[in-house]
Amino acid sequence: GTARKERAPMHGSSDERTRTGMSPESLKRAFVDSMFYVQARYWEVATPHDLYMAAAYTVRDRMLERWIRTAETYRKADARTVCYLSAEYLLGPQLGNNLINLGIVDSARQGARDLGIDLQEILDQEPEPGLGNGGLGRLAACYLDSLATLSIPAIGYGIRYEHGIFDQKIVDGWQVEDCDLWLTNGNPWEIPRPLLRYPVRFGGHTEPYTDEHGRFRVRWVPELDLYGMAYDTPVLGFGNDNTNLLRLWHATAGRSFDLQAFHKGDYYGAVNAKVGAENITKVLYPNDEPEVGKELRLKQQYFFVSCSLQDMVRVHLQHAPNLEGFHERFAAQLNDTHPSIAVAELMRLCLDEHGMDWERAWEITRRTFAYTNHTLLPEALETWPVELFGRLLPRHLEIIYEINARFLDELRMRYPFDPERVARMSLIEEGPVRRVRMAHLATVGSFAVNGVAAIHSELVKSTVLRDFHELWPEKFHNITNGVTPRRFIQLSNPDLCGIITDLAGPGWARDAENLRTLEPHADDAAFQQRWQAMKRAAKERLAARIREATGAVVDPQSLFDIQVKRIHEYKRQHLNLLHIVALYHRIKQGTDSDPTPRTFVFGGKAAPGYFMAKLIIKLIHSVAEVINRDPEVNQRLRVVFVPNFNVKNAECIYPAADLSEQISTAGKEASGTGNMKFSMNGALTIGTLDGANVEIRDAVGHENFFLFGLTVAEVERTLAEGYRPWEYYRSHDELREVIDLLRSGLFSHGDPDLFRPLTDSLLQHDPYLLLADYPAYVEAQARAGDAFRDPAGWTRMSILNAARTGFFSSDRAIREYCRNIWQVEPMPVSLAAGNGSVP
Ligand code: CJB
Repeated sequence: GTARKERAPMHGSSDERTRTGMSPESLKRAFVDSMFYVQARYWEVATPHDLYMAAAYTVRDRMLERWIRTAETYRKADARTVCYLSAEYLLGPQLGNNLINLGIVDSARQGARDLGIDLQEILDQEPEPGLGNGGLGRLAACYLDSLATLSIPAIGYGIRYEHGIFDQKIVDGWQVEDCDLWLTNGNPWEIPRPLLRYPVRFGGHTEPYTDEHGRFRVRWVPELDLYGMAYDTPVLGFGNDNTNLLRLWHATAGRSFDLQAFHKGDYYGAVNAKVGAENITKVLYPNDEPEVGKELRLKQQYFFVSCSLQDMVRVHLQHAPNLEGFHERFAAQLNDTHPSIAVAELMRLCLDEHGMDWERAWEITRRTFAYTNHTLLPEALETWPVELFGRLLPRHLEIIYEINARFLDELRMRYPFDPERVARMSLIEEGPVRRVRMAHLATVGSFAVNGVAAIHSELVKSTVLRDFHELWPEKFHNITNGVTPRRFIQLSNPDLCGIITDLAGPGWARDAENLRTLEPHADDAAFQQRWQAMKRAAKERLAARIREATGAVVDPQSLFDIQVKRIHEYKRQHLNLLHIVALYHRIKQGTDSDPTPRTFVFGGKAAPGYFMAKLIIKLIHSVAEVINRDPEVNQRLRVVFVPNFNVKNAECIYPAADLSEQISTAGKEASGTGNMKFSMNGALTIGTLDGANVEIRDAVGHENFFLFGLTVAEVERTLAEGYRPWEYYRSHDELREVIDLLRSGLFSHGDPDLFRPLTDSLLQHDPYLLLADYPAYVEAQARAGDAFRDPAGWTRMSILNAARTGFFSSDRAIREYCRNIWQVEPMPVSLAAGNGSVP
């Protein structure tokens, strides 16, 4: 109360600033202090992990004033806030990024050096928070960085998985999954908030009753209750003082464990239920899995959404007497359909917990949410069996039925003679197993829907959400994805950062359009030399990493041709392999016409249950084994697989690429974001007209991009006309020889059956049209190989790629979300202006 406010000690005073100073001297003193007071270690026995922890706490202390001041500023201004709801945040290591965003990299390096420590060794200690599968989770992390950098009041809400994405080990060329243990040695970046907990309920039944005003109401009598507890991580902006909040929820057992068992006096049953409750945030689900036993996944989704909405309601009620105006305080972005149960949960909170009537609740709900679609793949569009839904969330199923009943009534009025359309648009898919269509729920319950690249957004409108687009054309947007230049240039590629800073000044990383200052130097010989040295150094670093991880030796002079991303048939790592085997075959036959030495680098995880993807990993290793040990070939070709592709490895890989493989079947990759990271680091792309490749090619210039392959329209036509891959096999000699080699046992120690599932799939169905695209791909690869033999020409193209990809900064993407979707304004925080009270 007031007494506390009056007695509040001054904060942000010179004392405080001395304690958390940024000079090498201050950092050093704080580091030594943390070693003593936090790690409780003396110098001689400190492990590398102790050094990392002490460094992390030193840096964290320097983030807190900004963080607290930011919370205070937003709260006092009663600022409209973005809530990003995402089941995944693939953050990657925090220490290096936080040093950059605080602007103290040099200070820290100096301080460490004074103590006889190499900063890099400390950075290498950090286990990465891999709380995401791939592109979607990494996008969420880039967006948090940009939101803070653009001074946008924002909270990231998600799940604190105890085990993130699995560790990939390779045993005899096969992927083996190992448990991720990122939390075992402690996480210095998070602040547990044991008192910030919300109850979350599951199961049971609902019952009608009449409230004190004589109104009909529904009460949910759940079977199980548990709590979600907040763990907060600060997210620094770059070049400003704003520091936003990432709030991840951890599940703990509720007050009475299992209500039923407890009431029945079944103590041990209740204890078991407690264990079950805590399982909810145990582990991240790898995606691309067949849908079985996913009950826990729906529980995870509801769990984090419910905690997040209850948290938003709490904040809202600090400023307002009721939920009126909730949608003016918050814009909540649904990162894919994973959090789309939020639509039903906010309805429930408004109706059941806050006594609002249906119309008002619906108005508030659909003005709160916006939905981003990230995929058109039918198998990735989430639906939940009605039976499962009703068992876990009986009240929500009722609400969804009611939303649907009202929606279908509207549709029937609008399309009285089109019952098929009405059935197509229903939130419920009819069939032997009735299912809830989460994308429809998200679309109906949101004020905006967007795709993640221009071509993808058009396809959303013309395919999966076509009927909805016809009904509400103004609801649909495109916001092409972006990536943060802080992590993917400044942190990953210090030499490139130096080059840009010399030309554009230190502010470039806040405005990536400044990369254009590189453009006039594209033909300058001295500049080209510096550029080549930068690339060369990055390739040497990657070569060293590869040697360490796999034992393989690669030549940094060769063309580094890299494909890193999740392993999936639609991404066509096996098309890349067909080309590699063709090159091998040509060398063995003496018909080779592409003498450019190449190193092919692969990396990526396969979903544990995705057999074909795992077989592709085995095939990469098998081809690598044969090629790398054949002296007739291995001076010209090398193939390596970097195990455990994650953010940390990625930072070392993107800067080292000459050629970036973006070769998905047109229409399948919603956007891609690796494509952007490669380009920004001066790689040329070999790619199809898919996802953001289309816009990258337009941005960098068609002459600086190796295009090949069928367009979306051609893919559709080819399939519609009855695609027969066998005919390509028959009529294309080299293609036939390549596939026959795969079936010969050459790459499988004489076992002709090992890769049969892959070759059979290609010859019989080839749903991703590898054979149709093969000739064009091989031809584009030949162009790339030729171009690489002209260093000046290649370097020019490389420079132009980096210079022209500023558009793909996540800052641009977030500006578009702010303006076109969220209607939110920046709220800069100033440390100097803080009034000094401790909250
Ligand atoms: N994406 O990573 C995922 N997981 C999904 O479940 C669905 C889509 C990816 O999202 C990225 C960010 O928008 C896209 O760049 C990528 O094309 C898409 O596959």
